[in-house]
Amino acid sequence: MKLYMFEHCSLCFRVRMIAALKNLHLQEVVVLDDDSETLVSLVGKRVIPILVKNDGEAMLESMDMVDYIETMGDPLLTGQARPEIAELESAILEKTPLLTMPRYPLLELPEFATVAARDHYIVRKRKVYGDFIELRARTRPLIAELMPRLETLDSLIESADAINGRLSKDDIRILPLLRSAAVVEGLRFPPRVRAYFETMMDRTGFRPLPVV
Ligand SMILES: N[C@@H](CCC(=O)N[C@@H](CS)C(=O)NCC(=O)O)C(=O)O
Repeated sequence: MKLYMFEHCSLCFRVRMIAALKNLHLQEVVVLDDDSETLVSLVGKRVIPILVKNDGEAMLESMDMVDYIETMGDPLLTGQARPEIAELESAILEKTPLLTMPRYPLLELPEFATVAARDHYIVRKRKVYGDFIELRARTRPLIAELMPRLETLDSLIESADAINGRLSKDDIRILPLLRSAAVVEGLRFPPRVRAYFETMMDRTGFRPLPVV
């Protein structure tokens, strides 16, 4: 299996996470941000992630990829998902991009390995989210808006090993978002969120992204 991905992409991390937790080999192909041709040649459009299965078929939906990988080997996601976690995923996602998007191009990530690729990302995201320097200057108030949602998550986490006590789709929803949020310098996860994040990242074997 081959995953076309960006290192900073949380949807990509869903797939990387389940493959890692199941000890399955996933060939990771990091695409330069300005390399739309590779993606278009695979599936006819620019989209990330793309999973190319061993039979050559390409998948485009990250949760379908997770379901597909879950069919391999022993079942892993045996816990029950809770609707309040999916709601919280959306609530957290309303607040994190303004903090994370302007930070990713400051990191030495492989999708930004050339100046052209980095600038390609900045130009296209700036159109959606606004000026990156202005956004970073708003870090304190933006963190303050996010914190109540992380406090709610803190109150819902049942175990540092699994949000709902046993691994479920909710872990696939939440850990990648925390990995993204953790790039924000000055953002302090509440205690249970921090314990969950550290334990789960250790289990995946992936190092957290740098903080900036
Ligand atoms: N429902 C799809 C959504 C995929 C998606 O929205 N990908 C975004 C990035 S995370 C994308 O391809 N954006 C275009 C780009 O980054 O150029 C999934 O879960 O995989």
